[in-house]
Amino acid sequence: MTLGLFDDLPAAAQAPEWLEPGAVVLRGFASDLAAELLAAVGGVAAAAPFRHLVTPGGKRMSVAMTNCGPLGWISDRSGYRYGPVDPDTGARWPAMPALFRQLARDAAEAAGYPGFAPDACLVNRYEPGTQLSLHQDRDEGNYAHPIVSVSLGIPAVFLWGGAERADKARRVGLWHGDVVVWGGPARLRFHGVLPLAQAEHAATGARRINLTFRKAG
Ligand code: MD6
Ligand code: FE
Repeated sequence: MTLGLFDDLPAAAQAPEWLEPGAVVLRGFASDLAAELLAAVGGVAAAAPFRHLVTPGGKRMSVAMTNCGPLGWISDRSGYRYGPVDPDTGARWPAMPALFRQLARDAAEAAGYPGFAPDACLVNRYEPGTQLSLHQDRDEGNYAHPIVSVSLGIPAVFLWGGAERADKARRVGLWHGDVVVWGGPARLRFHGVLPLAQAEHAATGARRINLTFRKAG
């Protein structure tokens, strides 16, 4: 390991990396909470197991997903939407852990969006080789609210595109504990995740867990 100027500062004290106005990477913002977050993901997945959703076009998504909170994001042959019930279990999505809510609120505030109160947390599970193709997050009711995205486990290359699908996307490495927040003028940017490289992380094994918080209702 290398010793750097910032190693003895709290992770949240690292300088924010602005992707453009409205969108920022907060390096290591969730590092200190990672173990607790992952334990809570285990609890969520025990009640609402990870599954591979099918897109409206009939493709099986390579990323496995589940949700917690009052609303969950789902996809099937009839489209994308948010709903209160897990279609696989017929039960409501598990409650959003207080730790999740507080982290999302704190990260949003650090990015200039105070008072963020998410009602949906999509949990994405990636394995080496899995990817998320370029998309916009536009199934939420109100684009005035930002999105907060937490990366845990093995690293990924995030694609940060533009307002149009064909716009050139830049590549942004995301590591364990990093948090991305976007909203305002950047809220509808195209984005995605490149196929993950083979890797192992002490906290997750050969997996990446992403928590994406939204105000959907
Ligand atoms: C991921 N994230 O990082 C996928 N969407 O695994 C997303 O699709 C995403 O990170 C909206 C806002 C932040 C995100
Ligand atoms: Fe997204």
